Amino acid sequence: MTKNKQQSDLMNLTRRGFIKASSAVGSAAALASGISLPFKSSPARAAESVTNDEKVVWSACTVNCGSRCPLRMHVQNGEIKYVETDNTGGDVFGDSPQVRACLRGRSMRRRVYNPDRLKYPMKRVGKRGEGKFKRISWQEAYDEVATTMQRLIKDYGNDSIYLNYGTGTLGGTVTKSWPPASTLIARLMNLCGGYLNHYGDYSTAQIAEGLSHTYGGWAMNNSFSDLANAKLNIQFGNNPAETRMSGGGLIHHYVESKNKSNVRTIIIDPRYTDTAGGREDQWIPIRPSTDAALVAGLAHVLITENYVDQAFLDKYCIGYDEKTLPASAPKNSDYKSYILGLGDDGVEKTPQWASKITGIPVDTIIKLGREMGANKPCAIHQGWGLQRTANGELASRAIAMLSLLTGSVGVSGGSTGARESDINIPFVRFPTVPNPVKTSISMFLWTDAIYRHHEMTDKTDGVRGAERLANPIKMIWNYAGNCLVNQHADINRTHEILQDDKACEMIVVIDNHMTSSAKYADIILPDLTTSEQDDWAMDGKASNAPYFIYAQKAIEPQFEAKSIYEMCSEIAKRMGVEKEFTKGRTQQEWVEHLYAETRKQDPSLPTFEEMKELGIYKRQYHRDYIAYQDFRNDPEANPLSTPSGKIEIYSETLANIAKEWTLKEDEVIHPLPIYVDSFEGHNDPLTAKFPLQLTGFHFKARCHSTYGNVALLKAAARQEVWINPIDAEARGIKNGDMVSIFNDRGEVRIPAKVTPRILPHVVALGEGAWYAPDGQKIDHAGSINVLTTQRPSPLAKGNPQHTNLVDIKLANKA
Ligand SMILES: Nc1nc2c(c(=O)[nH]1)N[C@H]1C(S)=C(S)[C@@H](COP(=O)(O)OP(=O)(O)OC[C@H]3O[C@@H](n4cnc5c(=O)[nH]c(N)nc54)[C@H](O)[C@@H]3O)O[C@H]1N2
Ligand SMILES: Nc1nc2c(c(=O)[nH]1)N[C@H]1C(S)=C(S)[C@@H](COP(=O)(O)OP(=O)(O)OC[C@H]3O[C@@H](n4cnc5c(=O)[nH]c(N)nc54)[C@H](O)[C@@H]3O)O[C@H]1N2
Ligand code: SF4
Ligand SMILES: [Mo]
Repeated sequence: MTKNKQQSDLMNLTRRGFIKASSAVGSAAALASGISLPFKSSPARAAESVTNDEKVVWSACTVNCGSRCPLRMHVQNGEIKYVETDNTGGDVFGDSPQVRACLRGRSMRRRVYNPDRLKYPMKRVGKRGEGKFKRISWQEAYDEVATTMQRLIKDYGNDSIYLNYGTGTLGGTVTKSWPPASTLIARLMNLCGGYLNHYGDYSTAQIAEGLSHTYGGWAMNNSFSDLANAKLNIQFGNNPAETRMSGGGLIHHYVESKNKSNVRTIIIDPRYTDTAGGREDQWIPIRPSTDAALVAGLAHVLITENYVDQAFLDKYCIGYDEKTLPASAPKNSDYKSYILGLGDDGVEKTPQWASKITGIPVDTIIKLGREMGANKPCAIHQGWGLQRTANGELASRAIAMLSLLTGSVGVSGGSTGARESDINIPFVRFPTVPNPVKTSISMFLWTDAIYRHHEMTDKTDGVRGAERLANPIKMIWNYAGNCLVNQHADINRTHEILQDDKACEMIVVIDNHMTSSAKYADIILPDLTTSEQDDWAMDGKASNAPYFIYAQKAIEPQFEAKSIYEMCSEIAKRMGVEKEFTKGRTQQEWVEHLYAETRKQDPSLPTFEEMKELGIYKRQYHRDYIAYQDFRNDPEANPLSTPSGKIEIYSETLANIAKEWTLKEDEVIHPLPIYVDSFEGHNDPLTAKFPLQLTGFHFKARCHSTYGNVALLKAAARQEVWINPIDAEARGIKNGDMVSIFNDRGEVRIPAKVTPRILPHVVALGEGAWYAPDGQKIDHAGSINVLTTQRPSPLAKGNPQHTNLVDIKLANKA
């Protein structure tokens, strides 16, 4: 079956692996996707006015915040004195806008010169996690890594070497830290026989898996710029004002496009977010992990009041009603029967039913259903907050139902119910080498693979590429990631597992700072920051104004830090694969080579010399992205990549997985996007002990943990736990009081933010604060992963880090 052609368009297909890092995608190919795309390149930049000994160097912020920003480093006597951002282009949306860095990027200097900076290679001398190290030479470090790795490969095989998730330099090209296959570590490892890979990511594990069964592959949605054509906009668990912050980022496109149409906007979130922030028409607070129930209640209104687009459902979808159910499906297993109470459970999904589960008043649900029915097509977007949960696969698929019932897919002003899409300029990436090891695990299950690999199979733990894990993880490469400790769930459990250095024998951490993950290293290799080397930075999210940045070396390497390219080349030498690794090129030569290859595909791009001057290159596409437009126009000619080629409301694949996999009693995999209570949800018996649902969110003060050690940023947006006045009063807590948040996994002490911006019986903590234990297992920084679980979601085996039960009390009180 031919793939939907539209998916070969130049949307952001790179992030979720649609475009392999090795494949050179020329803009010629991208432009061949049908539409001619008039664009303007950035106007020539006026030469910097530079004082005698001051120079201004274009650099970038390449962290994983979803944006990517140019930074102009003002350097004097070899030191960055201050940092500015893009000064090219105009201030008008739709006309080569400036790509302005946020406060985090503008404080890059404070990360480069941070006291936490790793200065020399080091070797652990104390217990894992104790943070005791001795300085060693680079020669010793390389030798130790290479000889231990050779021994482990010989004794256990290449599948005992694991590349941990890490997105600290996601936006780089030479320095790119994720997906694992695109990193230089993978290039090195694959030349030495391969490594145990991971699939999925902490960002989108549940939605990527869930919606792939609905739409086939990574699900696209219309770009935010299309909100200019929308009649009704509903945002589920999406907070671009914090998660897509920069001037080049999507919040700008969101606000400007909304301003054009003045589209009615409804925010559905347990918190009153910064995206709502007075610009919304309605905030509907919802109990975490119950969105699928709200959707079912809305579907009831749409079906019983005759609002559904039956012609659309008949022509494009599988399993809305009996007519389009696959032959293998039992009677009454269609979505309509589920809603009307004719399915297995016999429960009619009335607004009253939905109200009890979601905590949303019946009238609000009925009114919203009618509003959607009367305003078709609807622009329905979801962020990734509601899928980072224990039933996130079902919830993310459920949201798509609203776009399907209203026939909104593939048209302007419409939507698919997935997250907004974005455009990138095609760029040739560092070539990859195939991995001889075919086995992979969910990125979330590496802690388990250290100590119970023998139990882990395809049907119990989602092992892919093999029926079972043949070997335990014996070595971890942890490059530009803090997921070894801070960002992975249940820190106290991770601590226990990593204590045994006979189990996982070697952990190599490559970072700029002494993070909590670095404290668990056996060998620490200090990396250069972006400011100390040359690289291409890209993949900043933009709906129709993509760009890339030539990030150039602003200062000399600090202390003894070295580049990831040099480290990998040196280890390659010791493993006997140096020539294959470097192909005889230096990092600088690769930087030039990759650009030369990119320009072969698109000669309209500036020359390399011009890019040095320009720093940033922008394009303006004067059109919106409409997801699955080709499919909508001609579904036979442009089928989706689902098994049926259509949108699968009922998925036969999922029906089979549900039959074949081993699941726990409270776990559900279902062919339909139904609502089920999740473990540690509002109905879990554990609420008797821990009555508050704790949800996390991505916070403006940091990018995950990165920038989390910049004092000014900490002061600007403080780490606090959000709690409703009703819950605070019941516990004698006042705004600003120091409170203890606890469950059976751990305890966190942090000030309370008492606010009606959060639903009662729900509390929220921004993720990413630097874990600060006191030796008594109490964290004093507000690091949410002390409280989260390592139990994975049923289908994706993903991280349910927003699904937690806790209680809160005033600190220092019994
Ligand atoms: N409870 C909870 N946990 C979560 C989440 C949540 O919502 N809730 N979110 C999850 C999500 S979506 C994600 S993507 C992950 C993110 O998890 P990570 O990918 O681990 O992200 P960071 O915490 O930013 O860690 C990046 C690391 O890279 C380092 N770094 C930065 N620049 C460089 C560089 O140039 N070179 C090197 N070598 N290192 C560098 C930083 O110092 C930092 O230690 O966290 C996940 N964890
Ligand atoms: N400033 C900043 N920006 C970032 C990041 C960062 O750390 N800092 N991280 C980046 C990364 S890697 C990622 S993956 C993205 C993350 O992007 P998202 O996953 O979309 O961000 P979150 O803040 O986790 O969740 C979005 C919203 O969902 C809400 N929510 C939580 N549970 C539920 C629920 O059950 N139902 C509903 N309806 N809403 C719910 C949260 O309150 C939050 O407001 O952000 C990126 N941008
Ligand atoms: S943290 Fe994100 S938005 Fe801020 S400067 Fe860096 S890339 Fe831009
Ligand atoms: Mo993420």
